Amino acid sequence: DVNVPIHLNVVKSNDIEGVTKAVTRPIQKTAEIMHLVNPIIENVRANGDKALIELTAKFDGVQLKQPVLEAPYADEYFEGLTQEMKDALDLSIENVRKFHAAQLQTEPLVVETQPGVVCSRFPRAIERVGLYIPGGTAILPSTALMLGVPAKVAGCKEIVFASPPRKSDGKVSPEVVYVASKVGASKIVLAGGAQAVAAMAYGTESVPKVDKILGPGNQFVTAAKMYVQNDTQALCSIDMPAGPSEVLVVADEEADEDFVAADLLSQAEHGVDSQVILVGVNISDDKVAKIQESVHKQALLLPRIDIVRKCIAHSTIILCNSYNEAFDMSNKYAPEHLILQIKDAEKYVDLVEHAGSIFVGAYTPESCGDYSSGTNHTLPTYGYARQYSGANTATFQKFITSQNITPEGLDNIGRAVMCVAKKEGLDGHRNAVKIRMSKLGLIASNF
Ligand code: HSO
Ligand code: ZN
Repeated sequence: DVNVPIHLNVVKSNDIEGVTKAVTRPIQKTAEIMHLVNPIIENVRANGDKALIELTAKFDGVQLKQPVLEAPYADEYFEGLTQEMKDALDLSIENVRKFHAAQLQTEPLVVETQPGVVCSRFPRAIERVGLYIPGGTAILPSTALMLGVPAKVAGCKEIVFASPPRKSDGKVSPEVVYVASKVGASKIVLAGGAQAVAAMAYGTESVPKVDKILGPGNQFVTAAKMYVQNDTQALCSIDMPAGPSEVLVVADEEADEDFVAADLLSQAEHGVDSQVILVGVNISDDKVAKIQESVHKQALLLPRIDIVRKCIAHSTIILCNSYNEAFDMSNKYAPEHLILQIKDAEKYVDLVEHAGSIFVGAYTPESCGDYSSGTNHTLPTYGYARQYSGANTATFQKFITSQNITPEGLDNIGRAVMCVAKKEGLDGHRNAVKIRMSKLGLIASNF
């Protein structure tokens, strides 16, 4: 109904109950979902491709002959891809590549901690990665590029995509296939949900087993990722726990109400459970009214109005009295995306302790980071910005340390090693040093 206002709730920052409600994330029912996910994982482990085909028929309504597409992808899979779309994806891929290539550590880190004791650290790409590209209410070729590009930059040898096939023709979107071919993904698994995760974690006849699985997904995908991460039989890591996407916008009286409203809505349209918070710094009642009006007006024009309406219904404007109070609030919430539409916005970045990614100033909408500027859009949600970084080049690498010790170095640290080893009751450890030092004549053989 066009007449029912699409407005956020409004609370003052001293309304503890109101603020708590606004910043409390929805409870994740991972344990309950595990009961549904376990048999799916077991089925895929036991029956491989056959299970994948069966589960894709059941959950996605697509009857496949082969659950995997292999590179080079045939022309028919690119059908419908326009030149304009290719150009847009190319521009985005190139910016993401530039930013992630700059993160590559090329020289090993070498430190001589004491004379003759040289310690170093260098990266190696994670060999095989599985990238989950959600289907669902929106297809997200952007997620394919946000994960595929850094994987390629890091030098992963095998990149596998997984994405549920479309009901209409049993294919994945040509945009996803285009990105797959651009980043050198060897295979696209035509499956979604827990079954896709299980196939990549354990491998099937046609799906290669991978070492790490990344990418956002629904609760089934998240639960399956958590499961395989904890199963030593899978020997597979994951990027991070995922919750619904979220934004916190800090705005002051100077902010353009239409920009603020547009940013809130761009988050709201992701899903009914998206988290949308506006923190106003000394904003007048008039400004609040203008923002609400703009939200309503712009929302009515969005194709995903039904999702937006439900999301905005549980979204809140928190009214603060100072910038410090606003940033305290934001740091407590630790938003996935933090948008600053305030005077001298860049001056305030130093106050940010916890956020996945920051969008600074009036002309920096989150949308640019979602697609094309160069930063990654795979970011920590649910408050995990306190301890996780968003996807980056190092996400696709692990680091090996190395050391090289000379007789002089052994002379410098050997006694300390022997002393602590003795305390730990580990004489074998002590001996490995002692035997060398005594042959070198650095200690008496009865030391
Ligand atoms: N904002 C989403 C990413 C996305 N937006 C993909 C549009 N497409 C989560 O960071
Ligand atoms: Zn987005």
